[in-house]
Amino acid sequence: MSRTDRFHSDAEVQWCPGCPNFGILTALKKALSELNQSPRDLCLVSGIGQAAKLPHYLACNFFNGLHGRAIPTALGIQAANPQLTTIVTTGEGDCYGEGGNHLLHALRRNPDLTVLVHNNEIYALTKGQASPTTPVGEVRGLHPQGLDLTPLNFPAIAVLHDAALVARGFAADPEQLKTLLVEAITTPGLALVEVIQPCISWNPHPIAWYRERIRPVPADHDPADKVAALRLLDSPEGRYTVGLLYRGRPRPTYGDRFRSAHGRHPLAELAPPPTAVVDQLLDAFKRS
Ligand SMILES: Cc1ncc(C[n+]2csc(CCOP(=O)(O)OP(=O)(O)O)c2C)c(N)n1
Ligand code: SF4
Repeated sequence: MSRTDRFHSDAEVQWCPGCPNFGILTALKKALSELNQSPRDLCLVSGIGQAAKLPHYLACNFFNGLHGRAIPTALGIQAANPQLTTIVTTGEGDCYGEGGNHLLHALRRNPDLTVLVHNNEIYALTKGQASPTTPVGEVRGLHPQGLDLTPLNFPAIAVLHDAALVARGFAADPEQLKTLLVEAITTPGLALVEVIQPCISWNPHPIAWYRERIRPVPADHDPADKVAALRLLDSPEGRYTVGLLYRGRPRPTYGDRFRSAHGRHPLAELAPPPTAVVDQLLDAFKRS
């Protein structure tokens, strides 16, 4: 069995043939294999959407929850068992729209999570409505005259709030994405990896349109330079700039702070309570 095969899942893939989401799945499998990650110690967490289906297609622990709620679930999983590599796989609708508030507050808490956002500038699962990253003027399902809302720039917000790492990849370049994911997964704290993922069924722009606009991070860009990262992300070409954008200064993770402040051990390190105690609790619960 090759190292990528150990993540093989027999689930039938529900994505459209040729969807760039396949490139993201390949890149993630390759990154996990390069890190010699065991499926047993990996947990993927997602909400709802095409992107959020990714955990179904990889053999490991996973939690597929409510739309927009992947981050608080992942935060709980990480706090209970910090030995797990916990990765959120989500769409920009799931993560920046419905779940935007959770991402904002996760940036404050700095949990040890990798947040992998498939950004297709559209709500694909629900058939083509505008999303929080749809550019002004673009036509989408419910906006035939063109969208008149300003897109959200979460990578810039993440830089401003000192995320441990902020990077962007392109789904049609799985090799570069794999390298960024290896960096993100091995960085303690919250790492945001946004992926430009054209939706070939609902987005009006084909993959080639995106490929023409993809720009590498300038060779002289210093990821430790916060102002340079913000300037880059706030520029017209910043929307499709790919590479390592920012590396925040090291700061304690949510788990580190919680354990040192309260002297508590994560749930996974505690001995299980005697069966009699659990039975008593269950009886009390049934009677209540
Ligand atoms: C609470 C709630 N609100 C709305 C929906 C409908 N809904 C499901 S997926 C989705 C958007 C998905 O967009 P995105 O996260 O970008 O993923 P994509 O399908 O584009 O990969 C929406 C609005 C829902 N399932 N639950
Ligand atoms: S609808 Fe779009 S994002 Fe969803 S599987 Fe098809 S091409 Fe991919």
